[in-house]
Amino acid sequence: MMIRRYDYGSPIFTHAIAIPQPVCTDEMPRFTVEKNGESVSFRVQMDEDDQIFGLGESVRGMNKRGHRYRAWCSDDFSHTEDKASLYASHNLVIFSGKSGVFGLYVDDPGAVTFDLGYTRGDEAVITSENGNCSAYYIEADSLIGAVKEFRHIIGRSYLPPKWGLGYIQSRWGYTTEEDLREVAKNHRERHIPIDMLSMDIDYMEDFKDFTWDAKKFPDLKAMIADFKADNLRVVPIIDAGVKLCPGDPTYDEGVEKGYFVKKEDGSTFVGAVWPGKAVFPDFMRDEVRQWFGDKYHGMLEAGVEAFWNDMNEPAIFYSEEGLEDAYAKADEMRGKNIGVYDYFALKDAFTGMSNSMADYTRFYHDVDGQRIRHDKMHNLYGAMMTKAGAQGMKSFNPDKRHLLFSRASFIGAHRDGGVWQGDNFSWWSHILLNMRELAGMNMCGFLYTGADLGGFGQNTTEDLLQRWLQLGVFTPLMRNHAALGTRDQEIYRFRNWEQMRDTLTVRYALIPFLYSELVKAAMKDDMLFRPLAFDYPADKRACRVEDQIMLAGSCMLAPVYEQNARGRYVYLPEDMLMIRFRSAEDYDCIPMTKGDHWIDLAMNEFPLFVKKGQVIPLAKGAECVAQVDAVKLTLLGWLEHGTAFTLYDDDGESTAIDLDKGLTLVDVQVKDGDITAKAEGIALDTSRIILG
Ligand code: MIG
Repeated sequence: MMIRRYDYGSPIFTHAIAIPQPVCTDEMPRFTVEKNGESVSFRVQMDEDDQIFGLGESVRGMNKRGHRYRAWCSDDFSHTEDKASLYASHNLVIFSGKSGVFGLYVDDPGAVTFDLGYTRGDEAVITSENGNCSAYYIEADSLIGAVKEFRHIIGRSYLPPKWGLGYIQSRWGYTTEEDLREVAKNHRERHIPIDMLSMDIDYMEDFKDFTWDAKKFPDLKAMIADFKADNLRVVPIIDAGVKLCPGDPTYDEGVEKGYFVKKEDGSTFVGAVWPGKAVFPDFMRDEVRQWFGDKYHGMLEAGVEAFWNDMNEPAIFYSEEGLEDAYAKADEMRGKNIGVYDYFALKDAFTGMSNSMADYTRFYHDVDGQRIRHDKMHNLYGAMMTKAGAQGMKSFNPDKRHLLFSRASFIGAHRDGGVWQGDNFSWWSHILLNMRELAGMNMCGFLYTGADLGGFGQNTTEDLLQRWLQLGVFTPLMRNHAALGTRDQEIYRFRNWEQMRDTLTVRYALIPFLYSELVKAAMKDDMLFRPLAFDYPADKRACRVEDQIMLAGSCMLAPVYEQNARGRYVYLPEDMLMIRFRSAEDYDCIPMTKGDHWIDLAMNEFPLFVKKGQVIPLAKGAECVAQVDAVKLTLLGWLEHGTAFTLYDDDGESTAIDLDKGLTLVDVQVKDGDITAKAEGIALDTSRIILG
């Protein structure tokens, strides 16, 4: 077990590493290091069956081999297989195979490419394009060992308050207080469990950060208090771009203090996002983060307790310069008989205007008195916005955990907040992508994560939403979200809403278990979701499974992700108990032996597999997290002998987390066909445990 750090060029400080490592001067093991102009590459040969894990939020399988990825935080709503970049840059790869387990983390906030068997199937080449980086070589006995080592040096993962595990109903398009009340009412009246409602950009006054439209929300404070009395919280969005708007305090103060990013000539960079012309806080600076974070206090004072940070790659629709260039191109073409190449150039002048490299090289950051061009540290912008928000929320309420999740991220931000997986589509394949990303993100420390259930872009369907919720039951961040203009996607809009409500009861019944496992994973630098390869390295079949995932140490998930399916094949790497859920109260427990199985799953049924010899606790369903009864639990499992596990619980919100103090031992004894179970302060029902 070891981690060794090697520096190249002049590395930029990224905040990713929490426990600084000494710099090594010997040669890096295994990788051939090549300098090429500015860039530095790390090359390694792979055996035919070697696998590669990591890269957090990214397309394709959990085994990343066979594609070329590029760390470059991108506002790209089309998460198709050809994409090299999504919103995040999680520069960790772990190799596993013939010559053991080893990994590389490239701490570089600029572009890094991961050619993982793309150019040559038997070779991986990882390239820091600017050549300024700290590269961490990792060696371990096992995949999970490598992850734990890495996670140890990047520091403890963010933990949300317990109510952060509640269901969030969201939509781009809830505009007024009436809209939110209506959604809340429709859930509560039908007893559909819910804890939060998000507020998307429409709540703001003219898309100005830290404002709310007084016409739409005449008394925000009163609305929040009403919701709170009903165990509901709102989650307003904050965008990275600040509207260019003299008279708006955020804009005025930022200009006065020189807090927005500037161009080479010292003038403020102007780009367009939702509010039209906008300026961008230089989040790389301490004092700017402090200032921006303090801006969250206004809404916190009104009673808000949660936020989501968006557009922080940063997304830039266009800049004044980009727009001028496009107009110039159009003028040049006007009246001409344009051939096909000119036509492409004309079109590209407009379609290529968004999130362009031209814009990302137009402005600079101030880093400890040094001026660094944005593209050299692009991938850090969102992470530093998250840091700002987290600081602001913590300083407002130092004793309570904050709820915050972001779109863009870099490793390091896993200490400050969660991440949602961005603008997916209402596609069946995105259920699978959602599941696979959980594994990669957990490797990189992001535990509070999930995807837009039902799909963000395009119209969902009742069956897609239903199957997707069945996966969402297990993701710490559980949010149904949809884009403006798409079909209504709230559960109650659908014919089969009662079945979906029943699905949510399972989520709430599992909260004592999920919360316990989430806290344990964070405190022990562990993963909540692991590819099967991590748990069954000697089982060649298990190592290649891409549509099942391990949950906590004891369980396995196998979601349905195909349209019209009424079941699926599952590979069991060992004997397991299948719990086939319909609701928190209605489920089958079926012992199944190691091997391949077809399992029937009606539209309202979904499975959770529990390893033989282990038990998990299930509470009764509840309509909000506060009402989950964690001291009356039913144990589910398939046992031959006695077993024991620990369950963590606490007040759900204080920042001081003492794992040992919060653990309760649940001891299950089996004797002559009788089961007895004991846990201090918890009433246990063992009637559903299966012996044999
Ligand atoms: O350009 O705020 O990913 O969740 O609904 C779109 C509107 C901006 C992108 C986010 C999405 C959100 C949307 N935002």
